[in-house]
Amino acid sequence: MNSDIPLTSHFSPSTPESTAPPDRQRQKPHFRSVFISDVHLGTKDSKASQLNDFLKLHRFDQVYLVGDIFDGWRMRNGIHWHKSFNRIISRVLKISKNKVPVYYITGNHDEFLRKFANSRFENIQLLNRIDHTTADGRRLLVIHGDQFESVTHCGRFLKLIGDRGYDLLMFINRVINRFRTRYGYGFWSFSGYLKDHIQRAQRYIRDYEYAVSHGAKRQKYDGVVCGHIHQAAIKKIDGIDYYNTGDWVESCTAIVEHHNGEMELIHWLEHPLHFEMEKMRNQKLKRKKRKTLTESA
Ligand SMILES: [Mn+2]
Repeated sequence: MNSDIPLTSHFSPSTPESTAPPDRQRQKPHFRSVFISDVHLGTKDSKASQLNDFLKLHRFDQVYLVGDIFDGWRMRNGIHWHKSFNRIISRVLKISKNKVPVYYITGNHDEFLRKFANSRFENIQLLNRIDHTTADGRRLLVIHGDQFESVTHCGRFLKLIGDRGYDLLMFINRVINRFRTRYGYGFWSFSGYLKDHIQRAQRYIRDYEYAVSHGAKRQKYDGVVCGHIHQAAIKKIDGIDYYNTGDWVESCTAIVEHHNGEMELIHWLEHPLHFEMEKMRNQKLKRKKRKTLTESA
């Protein structure tokens, strides 16, 4: 009868009529580690509220922020600050207060932080790179990845379109999606479409993946976790485990490590918990609308 489905019901099908207060903290999906990058806080396109949902509905033993969390470049041309950005910051602080180590690895868009590397704020460590040992004993290099870009010579997609061109693309993307959501279609990524279809972009991605993997191989790692190109992936490249976290500007992806060391790519916009959250939000909105309608009647 009650349309307000508690989020915890998803995880405890065996105790549907439990009268005990739901221990949300215990029932949240729990991972050993999470890797997130390219949130670009300070820009219009940052999907901070989606990321906030994702962080709120999971539990982690350690958190790796793999660069470009803030976008210092764009902020120079005027800050776009949204309240959801504050929520991300307070959520990360809250996570770190719960004795969860947070590793903030700098990216090229937040390179203003690079000179403060190796400093520490309570449980948050600021670093330019770090080693991570998985539960199954593999040594991974965790790094944003732009450091390897000079190795790739051909087809720099993002440079090709240029920062201004990219802004225009994202603007077109927003306009299209405003109409799509108005008429009940899902979110559609214009630049995602382009990226998939421009051969040069594909070559750029392949070169980048290869350069990063070989960099890690030269330094005797078993694998690498990076971000930077906004193209999430889990693959094996010349014996190296390559993990790319993707981004929270369009695709809303993260890499998580299970307790046995298995790594998984999460597409948040296709996740059942995300749909549950959206459903609850829509119902809340409808109730609010109904309330204001009856009040004004
Ligand atoms: Mn980057």
